[in-house]
Amino acid sequence: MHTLYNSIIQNSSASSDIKEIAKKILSGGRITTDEALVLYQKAPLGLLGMLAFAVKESKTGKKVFFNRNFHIEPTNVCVNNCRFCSYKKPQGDAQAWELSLDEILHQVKRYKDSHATECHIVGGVHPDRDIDYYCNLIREVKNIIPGIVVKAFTAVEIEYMVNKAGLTLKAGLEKLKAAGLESIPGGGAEIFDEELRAQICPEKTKSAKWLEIHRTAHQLGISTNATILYGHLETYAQRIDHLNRLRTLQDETHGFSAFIPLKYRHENNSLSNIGEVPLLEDLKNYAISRIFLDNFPHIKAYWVMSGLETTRLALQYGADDIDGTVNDSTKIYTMAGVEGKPVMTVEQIVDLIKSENLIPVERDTFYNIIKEYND
Ligand code: V47
Ligand code: SF4
Repeated sequence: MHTLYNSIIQNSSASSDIKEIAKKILSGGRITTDEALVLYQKAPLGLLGMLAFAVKESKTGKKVFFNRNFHIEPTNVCVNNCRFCSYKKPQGDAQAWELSLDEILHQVKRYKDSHATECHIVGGVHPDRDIDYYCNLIREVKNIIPGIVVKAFTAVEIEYMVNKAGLTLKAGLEKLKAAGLESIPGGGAEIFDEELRAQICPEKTKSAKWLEIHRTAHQLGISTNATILYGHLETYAQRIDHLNRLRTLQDETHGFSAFIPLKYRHENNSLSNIGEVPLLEDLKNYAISRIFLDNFPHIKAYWVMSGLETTRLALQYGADDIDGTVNDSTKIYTMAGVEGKPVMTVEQIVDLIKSENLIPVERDTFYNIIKEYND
């Protein structure tokens, strides 16, 4: 396989430094931050796609993963004021919601017979909710749907509830784990560069703390994901710095399952005037993420955020997971301007993956295979 790839590189019009980096990638080598910058600045997109696909193939072959999931968003009231956020609304606003436990559980009951294997719970950082409330919520969800995996709370929500309870991070996470928390989503990472972070989300969990929360979760056997928010004010060097901090932590803990690039969507927030980056930038970013994060098992193209066409293309640029059915249960991206309802049937997901000549694989949260659709 690599003989073919190598001859494509040899015959490509790429510069000699790019060809050297490409050969290193194909022989399983790890690229440096400087090499990643060269790729961002001048590698042809077609070559990046080929390299990222080769890396993806060496990890998961032709498989592309998805799951059956739904989201619960308990509230969009939040103590923070991230400039890119279209979701947070002040208490009492017509678009604000603060669901009671009963209202949330009423929603959960709707998915009782949906065969969902994962309940994803994420919301704003509500000033009046505490860790006991959230532990109770996890237990009640599991009472209603026994066996479901609860993947819940970004590091930002966790920092707030643990501090409020006066617990150490380890004790707080242990308490959540004892209540049934098995996985933590990747949100809240945004961009780690301290200066830019202070501009776009000044009150949010600091970068070092975000990483510490994920490190502690990994040490307790809680798997987590990681994200980057890209396409706003960041430079390529800042994206690479972000990836590098994640790669370094993953070398230490091996606790991350998936990396999810999230493209900044510009409607209804205070950064709206900067617009959105074009599709080519999305594909480049998927590809370089796949190549650079050589120790991450999965790269997820979150279809709800990227839309179906970009998701389909992302599968040729290194992504091997497209998230799940979602069941029309999240509002983060519709409020930021993404069109269409966030729901796909299993059949639609399977067709989308097959249309790229790849093999759809239904997974659970931990990437255990539930069913391969390889007929
Ligand atoms: O941290 C907020 C992002 C994230 C906007 O782990 C925005 O499986 C784009 O992390 N444009 C939360 N993005 C969502 C998240 C996530 C989603 C799906 C799956 C998983 C997983 C994690 O949403 C936030 C922030 O980076 N976000 N506003 C916006 N205007
Ligand atoms: Fe709050 Fe999250 Fe929105 Fe930031 S992105 S304001 S933490 S809901």
